[in-house]
Amino acid sequence: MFLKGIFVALFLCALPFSPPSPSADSQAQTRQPQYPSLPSETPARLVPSTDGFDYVKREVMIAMRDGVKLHTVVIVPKGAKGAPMLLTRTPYNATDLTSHAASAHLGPILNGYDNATDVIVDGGYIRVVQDIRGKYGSEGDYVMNRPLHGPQNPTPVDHATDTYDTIDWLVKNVPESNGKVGILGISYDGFLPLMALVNPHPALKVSVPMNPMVDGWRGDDWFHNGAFRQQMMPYIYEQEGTRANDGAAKWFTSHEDDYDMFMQAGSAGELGRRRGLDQMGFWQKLVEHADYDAFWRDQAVDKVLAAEPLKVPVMLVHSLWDQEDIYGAPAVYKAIEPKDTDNDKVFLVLGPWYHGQEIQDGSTLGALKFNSDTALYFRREILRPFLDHYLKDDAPKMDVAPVTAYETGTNTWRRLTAWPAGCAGGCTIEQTPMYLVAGLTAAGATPAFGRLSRQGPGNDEAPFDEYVSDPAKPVPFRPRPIQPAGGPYWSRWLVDDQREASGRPDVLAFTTGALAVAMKISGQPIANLIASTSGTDSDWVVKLIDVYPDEVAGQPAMGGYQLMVSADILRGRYRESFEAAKPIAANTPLLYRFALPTANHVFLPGHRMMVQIQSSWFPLYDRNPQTFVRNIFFARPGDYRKAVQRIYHAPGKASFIDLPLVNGM
Ligand code: PG9
Repeated sequence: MFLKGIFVALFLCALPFSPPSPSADSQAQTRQPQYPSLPSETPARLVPSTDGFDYVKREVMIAMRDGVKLHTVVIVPKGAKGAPMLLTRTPYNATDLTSHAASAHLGPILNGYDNATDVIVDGGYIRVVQDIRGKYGSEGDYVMNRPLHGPQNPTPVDHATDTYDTIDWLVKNVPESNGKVGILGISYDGFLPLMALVNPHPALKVSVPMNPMVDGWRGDDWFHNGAFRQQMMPYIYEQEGTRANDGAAKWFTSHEDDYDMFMQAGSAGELGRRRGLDQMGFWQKLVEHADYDAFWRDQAVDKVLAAEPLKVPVMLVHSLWDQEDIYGAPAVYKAIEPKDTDNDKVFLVLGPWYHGQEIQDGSTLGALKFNSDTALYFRREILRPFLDHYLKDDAPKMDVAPVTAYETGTNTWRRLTAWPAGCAGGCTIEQTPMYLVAGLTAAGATPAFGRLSRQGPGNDEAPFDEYVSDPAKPVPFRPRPIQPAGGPYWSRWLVDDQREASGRPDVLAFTTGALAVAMKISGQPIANLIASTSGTDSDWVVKLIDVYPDEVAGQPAMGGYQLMVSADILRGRYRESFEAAKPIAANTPLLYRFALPTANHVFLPGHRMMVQIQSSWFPLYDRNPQTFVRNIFFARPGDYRKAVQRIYHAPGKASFIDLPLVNGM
């Protein structure tokens, strides 16, 4: 029958075929001619072949305690027996993360997210990746960084309970496993291993939060000390627009330069309104909670974990140039380390990386060269033995230090017993003020830079430096045109050369002379500005910078390079309290004191130390109108006004940076 059909069809195709012409006097009833059909060649139900695969992939829907089912991909190496399981929970599509290649081999399918195949695949781990509640293949409702059950989440389910229920199912339904589970992940996926530490399942033997989002208001993804990171707006739009980020919610482009896009809109709230962000629940919460109120405080993971018993060993992995979550890991370490009385449960790794670079190539970062693949070293010499020790039945002894800190400047890994520590023993850390002092010049000339000195200001020097901060021309946080967050250069902006900024009239710079001896800092520098503004609100950006010698043999591009070692912003309305915004008394010298991110850096001999100060960091951060308005998200064009900013350096009004200086190296 089948073949005959073919001949009939071919025969009809061969005739000089002309369609019947309609007769003049009758409405030709054009009937659709009945041609024979060919059977479809697509199988009714495709059964993929997995011949020759070195793994078995199972996709299961695991029921949580409230009945919601979470899509979970379980990948078991062929022949695995008594293998440990490594779990990652993610809002970023478990299917994608486990199919980076259509391969018969486990390494290539994981080698995008899990570049740590030298750990996971070589280690013979069972790999489990799960869509979190409300995203992609999982059921349920999505809430950004879903808070734990409590004042911000009255439901009985959260990421702690979902992780518990998932692990409970895994240890009962994956016969190839040894019943031990580790959880790890980066960023949002790093926030989730922290959630797992609350009422942990007994089978959870280790947690590795890498670059975790911990406090979205103090210093991670959404705000830094109250200044809003408006370049995260596209992320919110697309992350919350649809369950499967299937492109239906696409943040369209309108400008090559984000600087122009955000300037044209005026305020972040106005841009959100124009782009339909008001539809997203998390955006509504953001704009409603511009202060550090209970909404944020209740969710601060470091504070949550400080109140929890320490039951599961944790390795916190931090990037010293983390452009997204530079606050999280050190904050959690500070919160839970005191519970680790035997110093064998809380581990910290500080790498010379951007956000998540620990699973990429760690040989360079922007213009910086580390003369070895620091990320590969971390995966092979630190992560692998750490995971094996807690998850494998016959694991070799682990020789991982409580703290492994990369010393930037000298490009050296240091094994330490705690953090902060300047060395393994025999040295101390002393908070050392470096004063901002008036520049030295010939009579009448204006100094290019002020001085940074251990010596405080004298009576016979200029009592302050000043600049005009103009919201119509905010300081770009990097060279323009500026790409959106997540764009090609996003990962390295923290190591951009800052010399362009140092030459701007609305940026103050203070610098030491060339150092005769090395100066090492280990910990958080603290900015202590005595400053005034002619406005009634203001942002203060402080940048601690390593200035390279005028010429660097072998690396000419590094000649005079101004490398940010630690930098952050404070929205001045929170000068007295993060919880309540207050107008600033105009033209009044006031103290602004705030911590800068963790550093572990050696300023080498011949280098100079510099501090830059400015009042905008745009468009990454929204502009401060510099006149006090209740909610900056909704500032009106007329609210944005120039202001005269003064940084004081006079006896009794001495501005300084308190450095965690290591003595006795
Ligand atoms: N830093 C990103 C993020 C974390 C948590 C909330 C929102 C965004 C990330 O890389 O996942």
